Amino acid sequence: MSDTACRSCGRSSLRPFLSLGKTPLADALVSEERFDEPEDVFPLEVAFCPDCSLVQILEEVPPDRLFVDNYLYFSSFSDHLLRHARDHALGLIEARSLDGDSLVVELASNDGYLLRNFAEWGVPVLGIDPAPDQADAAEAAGIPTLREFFGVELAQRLRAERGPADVIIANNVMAHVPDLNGFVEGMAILVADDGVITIENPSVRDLIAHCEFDTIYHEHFCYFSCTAVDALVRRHGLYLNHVEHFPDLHGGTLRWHVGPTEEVSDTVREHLAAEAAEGLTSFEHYASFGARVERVRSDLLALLERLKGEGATIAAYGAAAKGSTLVNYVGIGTDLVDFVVDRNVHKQGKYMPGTRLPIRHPAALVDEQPDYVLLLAWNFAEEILRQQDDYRRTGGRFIVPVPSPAIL
Ligand code: JHZ
Repeated sequence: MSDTACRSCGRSSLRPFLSLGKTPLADALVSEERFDEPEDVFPLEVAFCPDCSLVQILEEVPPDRLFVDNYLYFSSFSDHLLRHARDHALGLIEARSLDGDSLVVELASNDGYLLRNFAEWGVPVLGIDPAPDQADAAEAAGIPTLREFFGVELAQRLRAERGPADVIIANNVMAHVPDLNGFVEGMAILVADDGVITIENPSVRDLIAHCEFDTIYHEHFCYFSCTAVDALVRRHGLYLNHVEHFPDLHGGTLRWHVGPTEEVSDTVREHLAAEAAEGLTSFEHYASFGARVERVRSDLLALLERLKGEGATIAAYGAAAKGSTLVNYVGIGTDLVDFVVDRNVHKQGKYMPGTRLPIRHPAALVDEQPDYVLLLAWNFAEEILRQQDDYRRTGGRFIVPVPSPAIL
């Protein structure tokens, strides 16, 4: 048992079930000038709360270090994600009859990838994101953006200045806040009485089922189930009314529709029942996860070492945060993998934290024709494999690391 209090219910009975050792911050890519400087590493320990079922990490790195100083994640580099965002926006515009008098607020609006769909339809939007480069990109695309962290104080200020929000969207951000209750309370303050909050995050059920341990890193304080979200939002006078599951997004994403009025649909009852039946609400479900993760590590290392021993050359695809967890935990350095490619121009020319794998443009795969490519961004496998047709036609092979290492 740990002394740390649960980020949701506040009780101190957390039960750790996985340690990924000490790792550098996953998005803290290293510039050429800092190549020789040692970097900070932080423990990465994961625990389950038997009181409210929330899975969470024990370490708390200050958000400024995670999302302001070291943040190069831009949402717009995936076509799949852009399509998903557009469908989401158009669906809300229709379902909620949004128009020029509505207000849509997005928390962690990044480069405006989602809000621009509302703006195109003349629906007023406000983005909130403390990451400076992403906020600049959003503003350049015409999306007004507040460069702040969201919480109770900002919600009160916005409500006083702008009135209530008809729609609040929080995609891939609720896992990123250390003060989880302050974040949800802020949404409860800002949302209109007849408004809706939609929240997306990777699902802990998929994480455990498909051994997606690499999605655990310091930016992600929490790993949610419907059970944990239901308890969390009720504490703030909100209700989990509807659930959607997107199995192909980020390894399995849940979208929770939350509102100030209780209108619980069957989808919620079904998800809660399935989670209980599968055991997600008890520690035993998580107890063997560490051994499964360790197995991926040893199998992947053995595979890469064997290929290397046979004289093969190996590169990797995707300088993703999850890629950073994977290469650092497994111990994949330049002795095994020559370089990583990534479409995000802000990442090219830098190095992966810890292992110092250099990051290059994806064209390097065709230019250098490595025999194998370890797909670190496995969540975009379909999109990336399609793009890499030329590399594959000339004999290149991809390796996926999870749920168990396999050559495609
Ligand atoms: P990607 C992200 O995590 C960000 P990350 C964040 N931490 C979060 O919460 C989770 O998602 C859910 C590149 N790429 O998105 C772009 C190509 O090069 O899986 C990215 O650098 N070519 C907020 O960082 C990386 O791969 C492509 O065709 O683990 C993918 O990173 C595509 C599609 C992507 O996530």
